Amino acid sequence: MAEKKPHRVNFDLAGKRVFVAGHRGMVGAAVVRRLAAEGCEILTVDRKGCDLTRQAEVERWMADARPDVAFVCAATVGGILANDTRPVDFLYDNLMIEANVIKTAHDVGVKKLLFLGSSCIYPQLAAQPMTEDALLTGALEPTNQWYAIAKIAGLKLCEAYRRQKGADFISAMPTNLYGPGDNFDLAASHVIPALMRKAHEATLAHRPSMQVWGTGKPRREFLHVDDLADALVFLMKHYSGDQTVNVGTGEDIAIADLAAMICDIVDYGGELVFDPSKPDGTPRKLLDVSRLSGLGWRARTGLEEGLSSTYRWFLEHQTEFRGL
Ligand code: GFB
Repeated sequence: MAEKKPHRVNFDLAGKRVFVAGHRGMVGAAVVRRLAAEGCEILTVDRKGCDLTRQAEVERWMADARPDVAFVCAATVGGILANDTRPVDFLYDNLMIEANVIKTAHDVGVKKLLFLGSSCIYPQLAAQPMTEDALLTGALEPTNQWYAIAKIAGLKLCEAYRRQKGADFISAMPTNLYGPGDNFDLAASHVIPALMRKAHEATLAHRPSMQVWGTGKPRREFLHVDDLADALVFLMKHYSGDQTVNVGTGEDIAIADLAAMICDIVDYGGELVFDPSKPDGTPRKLLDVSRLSGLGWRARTGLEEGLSSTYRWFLEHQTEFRGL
């Protein structure tokens, strides 16, 4: 029987061995930063030490590391064009990573696991804002169906482990994310780092205009990654249930307005030229976050404030992006 009402539990992380899979990525790094306040032992491994797409390596590493708790943040991720043009990477890598980590976590006795999905699991034309119940009620957005299918499989695997094995495995579905540690490679990035970098470079080169993909009309919801990390730790400590939990701000913005906001922050005064030959993707993606707010969590970082601090982070790290 499906568990209907989210109930608040208390699961202490202090003194536990906590595996953060994907600690080099934007989300995993934020979870590691956030866990510093929890008094737990943080376990991480890089790809050389354990390639998560390879079952034998995952089994060997996890049998040795013996985590009590796992955050599954590892994934092949990217923006709309990367999703659309590299379907094998987004489907195969993500299926393998989640299958290997979730199964092995159960086999080595992990007491609690949180799997991270994405709001693109919901149908392309789902009613807005999207509740968790919208899952599998309609066709997926074609540009990211590969990633969505993999993430749906991951959340269903957690649900299956709950049902068949009684494992306390949960999942969370974040909206579009941004923040320090984001990917600023224009071929693979999401819209925020892409527009930030384009505006920055257009300013330096005194370009009269910069390109924005698509029509500028789609609407997206954006959550700062440090807010996400806080929500994930909150869910690990206080949620146990078979239904996934949306994580977002509950507010969205049109891409054209986002582009104008980024230009203000970067101080770029040129013209925005929309390129309709690039995909728009889902017309709107706004999460209903009432399940999470009912448990007692809310996002804290406003979009303008989060974009400003992310731009400062970009300025401090931009030498690392030269040559991308
Ligand atoms: O962030 P983004 O790539 O992801 O694109 P999605 C969001 C919107 O911004 C789309 C537009 O309508 C893009 O056309 N956009 C405008 C740009 N200029 C740019 C640009 O320079 N770069 C990029 N990347 N976009 C992804 C999914 O979809 O969202 C993933 O493909 C995942 O699977 C992720 O779910 C959160 O929101 O369209």
